[in-house]
Amino acid sequence: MRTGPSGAPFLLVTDRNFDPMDASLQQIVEDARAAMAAAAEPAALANAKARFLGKDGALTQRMKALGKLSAEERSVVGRELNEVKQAVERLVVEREAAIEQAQLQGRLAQEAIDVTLPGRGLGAGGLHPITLTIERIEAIFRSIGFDVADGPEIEEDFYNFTALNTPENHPARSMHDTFYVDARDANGHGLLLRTHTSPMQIRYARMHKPPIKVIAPGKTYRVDSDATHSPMFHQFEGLWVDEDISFTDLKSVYTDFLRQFFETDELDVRFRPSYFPFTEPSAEIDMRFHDGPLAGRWLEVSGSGQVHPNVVRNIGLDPERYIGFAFGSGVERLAMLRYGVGDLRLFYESDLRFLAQFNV
Ligand code: 2NL
Repeated sequence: MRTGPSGAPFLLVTDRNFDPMDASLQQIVEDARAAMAAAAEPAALANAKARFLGKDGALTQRMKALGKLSAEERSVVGRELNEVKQAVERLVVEREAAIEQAQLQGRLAQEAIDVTLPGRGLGAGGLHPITLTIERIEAIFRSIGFDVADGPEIEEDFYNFTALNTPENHPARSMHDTFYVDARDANGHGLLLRTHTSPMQIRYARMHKPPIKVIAPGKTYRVDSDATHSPMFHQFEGLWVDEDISFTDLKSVYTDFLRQFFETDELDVRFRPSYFPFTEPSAEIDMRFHDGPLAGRWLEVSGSGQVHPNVVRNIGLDPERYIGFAFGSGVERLAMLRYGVGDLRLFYESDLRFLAQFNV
């Protein structure tokens, strides 16, 4: 290759009949073709482009050298140089498009999903046996004309104890049984985790006129934990207050409930004297199946009683005029009896082998 004074290649045309395309120009196009082909990504392509068309590029050098030629030579060589320049520019543009296309294809291949594969499927999920049991209890009591009330699990001392005729020194108030909350509400009332759902019944009874006929199901909390006690458990309480409600109504309502719940009329119910601060007289409700694995055994299923006159007063009614009954039952206990579950803790271990059996 011929070189100029600086050593850089340049075109020297002396022959009037020179080859229409100088061999070194052909070479530049071939070099450019090879350089573009070797550029695999945009940055490499930009470098390759600069090598030919940049400020110090091979073609730019030749353009600068044009000034040294005669006018006649300049027009011929200039045209050739322009053709070469356009050829190199076309190579750059083509390569640019090819790289872009290759990158797009690569990304499409990488992100390809096989839409013909079988789906992985979603687990269907289902309701917890305790939730199912509460829903069942609610449906039965609604069918007997009871409303369903829902309320706070963090309660005021007043609703959980005071309104329920539970004296200041009653054992149920001791730290041993109750989870106290280390905070007070906006009115400065001491707070605790409700130990039964009775506070919700008090709230409901104070907001409604008799006849008051309501059940309050939900979570309750006590400091207790073994095979038959969980610090969190579920209760449903019932309350029926009117001018002429008696133990007869309690017995028929609860017996009706049990027969619907266990789907059999083949069971007996009995009352056994007991004590609760919020009822007087008070009774445990026992039941006995005629058939099945538990046949003949009396099973304690609920506490109950006639609402204490002080409690009637605390819900804003005159105990001389209004009377009622209340009961409180454990949801887990009834669920265990209905489903034949032997250990209360199974309900809280989140073991799908256990839980899945209730959603078939
Ligand atoms: C138990 C005892 C019982 C009640 C709960 C009650 C509610 C109001 C007024 C009066 Cl608003 N009583 N609830 C009455 C008797 C017993 O439950 O140990 N249940 C598992």
